[in-house]
Amino acid sequence: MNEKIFMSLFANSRLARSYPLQDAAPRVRVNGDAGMSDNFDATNWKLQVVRNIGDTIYITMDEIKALPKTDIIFDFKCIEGWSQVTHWGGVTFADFAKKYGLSNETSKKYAGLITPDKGYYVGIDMASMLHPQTILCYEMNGKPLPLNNGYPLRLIIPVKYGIKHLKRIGSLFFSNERPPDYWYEQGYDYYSGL
Ligand SMILES: Nc1nc2c(c(=O)[nH]1)N[C@H]1C(S)=C(S)[C@@H](COP(=O)(O)O)O[C@H]1N2
Ligand SMILES: [Mo]
Repeated sequence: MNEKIFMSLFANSRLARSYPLQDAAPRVRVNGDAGMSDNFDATNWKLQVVRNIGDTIYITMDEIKALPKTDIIFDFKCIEGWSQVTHWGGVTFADFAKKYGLSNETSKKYAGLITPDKGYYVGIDMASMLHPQTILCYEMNGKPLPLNNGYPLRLIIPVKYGIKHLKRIGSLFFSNERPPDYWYEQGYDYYSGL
């Protein structure tokens, strides 16, 4: 039922409210460190995009930063009951997908994102993934992401609760079936939309 309602109501034109720069919190909360193991090697990090089984492309941070940058200031909401207006920057997933020719991939129903150590993972319906405010994010308050907030790259997806904003993306894949989702497995709503 929830899925049906969500799919029928969701449209890319519905934007999350954005805020003026001065409303952005200078000190951003850190919440959740699943999948953020200490032995992470940030220097050799590359984003893995699994286009198909046996067909993975590896994308460097410099290549990601060369894409058009989008900033978003919005009210970040955690399912635990707090929220905070915060400022993020990166490339929209829609721009990224266009640049890397991922049209077959984005015609699938879901994207899956996983941390490098596979300790945290989320599944996102493609409409939300392609939403104009959804970004592969590498900046917070105009500076590189702090390690605890997801350096080098995280998901920012203002149409969803915090649980879906995976920090430290290792790999990305596409599927017509729901990808595994860390908090769904703990009984939370799969979509966690706002
Ligand atoms: N890798 C990873 N990403 C994660 C989490 C986590 O435990 N591990 N927690 C999520 C939750 S519940 C929230 S509210 C946000 C918090 O983001 P922040 O730490 O940058 O404030 O990260 C999300 N992304
Ligand atoms: Mo959260």
